[in-house]
Amino acid sequence: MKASGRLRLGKQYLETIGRHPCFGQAPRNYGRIHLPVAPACNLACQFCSRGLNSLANRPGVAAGLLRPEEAPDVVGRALAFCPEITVVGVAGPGDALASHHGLEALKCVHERFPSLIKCLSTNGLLLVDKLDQILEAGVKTLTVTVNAVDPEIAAEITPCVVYKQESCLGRPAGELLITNQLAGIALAALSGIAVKVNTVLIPDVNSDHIGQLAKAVAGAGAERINIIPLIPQHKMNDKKAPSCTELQETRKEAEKYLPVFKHCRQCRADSIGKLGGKDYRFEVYKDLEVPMTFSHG
Ligand code: CLF
Ligand code: SF4
Repeated sequence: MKASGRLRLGKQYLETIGRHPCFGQAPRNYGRIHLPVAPACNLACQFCSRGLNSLANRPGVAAGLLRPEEAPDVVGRALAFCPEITVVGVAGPGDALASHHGLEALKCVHERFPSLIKCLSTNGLLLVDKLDQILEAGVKTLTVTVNAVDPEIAAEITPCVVYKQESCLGRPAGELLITNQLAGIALAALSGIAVKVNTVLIPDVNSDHIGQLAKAVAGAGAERINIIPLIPQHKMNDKKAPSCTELQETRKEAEKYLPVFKHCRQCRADSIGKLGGKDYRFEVYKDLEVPMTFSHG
């Protein structure tokens, strides 16, 4: 197993991941707030159904969208309801880097709350291009969703990628995405960011490929991996979700190369609170003077 990140970065790095619910050893002791500021995306993942939704409990949905400059006040309100929050993340509803709003929001929050950990979840397509801005926004932890390191499999899951105003389809799309993801993980890890990889487990599509994937992202410098079961929807609504046994076996395969995070709650893009605990989003956004109706997708 490659452990270069932790060996290289020492005390501050360990302190950061130690109080992060999705990286550390005590996921239930700490909380996170997701700022729903990022509606746009540059990929077309076949399982993704993102949008505005008040009630669904899954990634890719939020009740509304915040303006970046509203983020610090929302974080302040969230801390009043849940003082255990240690992490401020941007995780959708689209990709955190596909528009400039995610980094703007984190930068505003970093100025007011420098000791909270800034976290970003991205598909990684723009990671290398935006790394300087990511560091400037104070981001210390990063999740990159990597669903394949084989271009054919990647293209089956994500057949279209839009990069620098150009669409790329099929196998070349898979090649481009994987190249950018692995280069981005390597550069982020070298810059001192703790990188976790999220992988959506899709039976009969990438389920036999997880060991190879874990090996590749560990080689690039990822700190840990999180295997997430497919929620069958959108163009993959005819696929089956993996069984508990399949999930466990796949985690064992990945564990040969990286520590596996096993407490994922497949959070909404506007979740607030401790993992698995009460979601304070209703309380935090209730009576907020600025309604979440801003659309910048
Ligand atoms: Fe959010 Fe993701 Fe940061 Fe955690 S969630 S951006 S790393 S602060 Fe965590 Fe939620 Fe699973 Fe994500 S439980 S969906 S892995
Ligand atoms: Fe959906 Fe994320 Fe894929 Fe974009 S990268 S299409 S938001 S799953």
